[in-house]
Amino acid sequence: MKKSLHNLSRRNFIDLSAKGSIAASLSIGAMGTFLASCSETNKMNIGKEFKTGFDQSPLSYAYAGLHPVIDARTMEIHYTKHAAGYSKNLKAAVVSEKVLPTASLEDILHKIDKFSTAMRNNAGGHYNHELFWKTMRPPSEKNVVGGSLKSALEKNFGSVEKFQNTFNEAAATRFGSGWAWLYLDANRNLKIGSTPNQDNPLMNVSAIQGFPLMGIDVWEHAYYLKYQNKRKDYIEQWWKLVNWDYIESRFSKA
Ligand code: MN3
Repeated sequence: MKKSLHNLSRRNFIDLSAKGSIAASLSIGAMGTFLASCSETNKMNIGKEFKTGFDQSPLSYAYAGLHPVIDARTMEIHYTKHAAGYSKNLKAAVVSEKVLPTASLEDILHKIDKFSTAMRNNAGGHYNHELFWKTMRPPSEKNVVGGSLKSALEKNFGSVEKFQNTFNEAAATRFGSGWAWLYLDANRNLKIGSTPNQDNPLMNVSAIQGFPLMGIDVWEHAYYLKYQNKRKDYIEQWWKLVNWDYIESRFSKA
């Protein structure tokens, strides 16, 4: 726990939810309890169907399927080079760090402070991309949020538009490489935040903790061929791809 607290104090804590920053208002002691409860909740909340294996899952669409928002070349390089590398290096780290073959990726992420930097980067990188592919689908008029998740977003953020603006801001202002997230915290509140590199809210070293519902990759490799330095344009266009049915299933079943 000491390590997590140290980590928290060093990092920019980004929490842009309507309820504001819980962390800022808690004492260090309370924060320890908060993080411990998050970790416990993470373990309990991940249903079997959302477990992520160590291998890459096949994409449910063609590399060109996300056109014109994400071009085929970007998707192909992203899936077959970047993401494939995380899976390969994760499996190597699992062997060299003597992780039991029965261990789950989520359990590794929950205890990531016990492992090497290589494990942190590749376990995170693999988990994040597997989620990223599933939270997208070809652009369509069906790609609008509905149901219980829509109501929850409206309740939490005021409106879907306000939620999107806050999420866009988290993604646009993540300095360097990283991810922006919509996640459920320990109390099942919807939160928005971002993480550097390949960190994610499942990691016990992360400044934001909870169960990720969706994340956007804002590493330059995710958008540079088409958008170059215009990360904001990529983020705004990305909403056309969001597979809300899948995100709602994570929200309602997690
Ligand atoms: Mn990527």
